[in-house]
Amino acid sequence: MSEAAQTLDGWYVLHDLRTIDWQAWNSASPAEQDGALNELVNLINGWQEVETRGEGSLGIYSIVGQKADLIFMHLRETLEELNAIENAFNRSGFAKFTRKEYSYVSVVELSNYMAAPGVDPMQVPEIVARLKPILPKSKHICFYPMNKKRDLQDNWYMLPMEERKTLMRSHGMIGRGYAGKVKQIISGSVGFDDWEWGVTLFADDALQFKKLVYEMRFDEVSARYGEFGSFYVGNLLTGESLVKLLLQ
Ligand code: 76R
Repeated sequence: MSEAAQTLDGWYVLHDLRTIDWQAWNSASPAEQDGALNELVNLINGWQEVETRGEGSLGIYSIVGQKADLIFMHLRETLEELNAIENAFNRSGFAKFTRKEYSYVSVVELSNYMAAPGVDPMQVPEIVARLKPILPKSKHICFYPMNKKRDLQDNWYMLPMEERKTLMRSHGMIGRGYAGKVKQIISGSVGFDDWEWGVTLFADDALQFKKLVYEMRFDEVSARYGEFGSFYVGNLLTGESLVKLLLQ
């Protein structure tokens, strides 16, 4: 058996994707809309307070294209808290104007492929901060789930540790070329969801997503072993701009 990678695991993550039921929304009375928006804004304000206390984080983006309309990305210490968040949303007066489109459950993950030998990673403040990240309020998000292949010829999980380390080094070097342009959060979902990882990228220039993902396609880790789910790309929302989007 090949040596399993050791992971450091941080906050749990829920990507909650919703579609707006425009027909229901447009036929609601102004009073109904007002009530729903109040509840929505209260929920968002509550989630933002949790972020201010450093006990979780929130990203809200408007999805471009027809796969969904909104993505709420929540990070919390426990799965119970994530569950409470989705239940509170589902109970709210706003939820009846939305449909559940897709969700993804994972946990922020760092693996030990690039770890410095002899260093306790939990004593390195940058590493600890990366496990419980406050999401950047970048203008754009790109989210997709992925696997590493388990085919007879191309089985990531049967490669020796040393080989995987070499491959991951090359992957990491490409990533570093995008420092300051793209921030990535890798969250592990083996045992939690239908793919093995969630990849969430943030950037102010959306074109950098395309450039980074494309460059990685030529790198062996992605070229040979990567399998990808649906891609969701979106534009930053605040509570205020979300209300505007609904009322315009
Ligand atoms: O944690 C680290 O930053 C160290 C290096 C590193 C690891 C271990 C790293 C760097 N990644 C790691 C692990 Mn990554 N990453 C992806 C994708 O679209 C594709 O082809 C792949 C999707 C992107 C865009 C990306 C970006 N990475 C992983 C893992 C877990 C692998 C495992 O355990 O087998 C996956 C699935 C994955 C996928 N990666 C970086 C980036 C970027 C931008 C970096 C540089 C980060 C930096 O140094 O600041």
